[in-house]
Amino acid sequence: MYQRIVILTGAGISAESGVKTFRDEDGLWESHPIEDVATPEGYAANPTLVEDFYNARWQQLINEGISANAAHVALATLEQSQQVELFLVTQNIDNLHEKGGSRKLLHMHGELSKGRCPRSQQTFMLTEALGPDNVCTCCIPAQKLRPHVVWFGEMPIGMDKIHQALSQCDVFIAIGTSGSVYPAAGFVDIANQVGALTVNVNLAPRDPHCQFQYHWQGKASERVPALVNAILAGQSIAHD
Ligand code: BV8
Repeated sequence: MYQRIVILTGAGISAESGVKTFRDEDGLWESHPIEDVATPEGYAANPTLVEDFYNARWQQLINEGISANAAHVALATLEQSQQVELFLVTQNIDNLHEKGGSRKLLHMHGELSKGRCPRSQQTFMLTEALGPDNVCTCCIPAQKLRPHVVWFGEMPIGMDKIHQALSQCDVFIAIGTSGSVYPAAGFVDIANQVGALTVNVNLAPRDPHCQFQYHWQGKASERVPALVNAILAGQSIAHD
């Protein structure tokens, strides 16, 4: 029934795993204005504050045994079925898609588990917290690693690959994202323009300004397995 599917995920797919979202109540931005912790200017002004913000999120990921939920696992099942050509892109910087079994995945906003050399742009798996002593091995003198995270005002990763996948897809599905941040929030417009079926999976009811053709309301851990089962069974998902 469907051949080429692009799926975009946001913080909502990780919420039931215990990872805070950004804009729900008690979300990540609650105690930190975006501009202070998720912009190059904020990092330049107060690197320690920004390092603490990302170190805390990284520590939560590796210490609190945060695990993938049924939504992550369902997407990995869809990938492994090889019944469809799946392009999975996430705005999330956690590693829960990988923990759920996904192997082909694009982190368009970077990854918490990595640091990046500000000079060479080479990335390094983090084995200790970001800080003055956590430096690259690619430069002399060694450079302090920055979070491998795309901040506001920075170009997301893999945009050419994402645009190519969107321009050829017959289905675009967004899961657990508020559609507040561009360019990710504009992907649905591209999908609609190329005639793809567009479905939004979200805990919140349909937003009247929403550009998606269909809205599957509910928890990702319940709706995503149902969606994947329907796709694998060759059933239509063109309904609310
Ligand atoms: C760029 C990494 C250009 C950091 C992030 C005015 C108009 C248009 C655009 C702009 C503008 N002013 C500025 C811009 C550009 C800006 C932008 O969009 N700003 C917004 C605020 C207006 N964008 C950028 O700067 C981007 N770069 O434009 O570059 C450029 C061009 C050339 C050369 C150089 C540069 C870069 C943006 C990336 C920022 N980094 N993350 C970090 O993680 O700390 S953004 C961050 O917030 C996330 O990564 C994510 O992308 C974004 C949105 O978060 P969501 O994932 O959607 O999460 P949210 O909490 O918002 O929503 C959760 C949803 O889940 C809710 O809907 C909820 O109902 C639902 N939910 C909750 N629980 C569940 C659930 N659903 C299902 N089940 C559940 N259980």
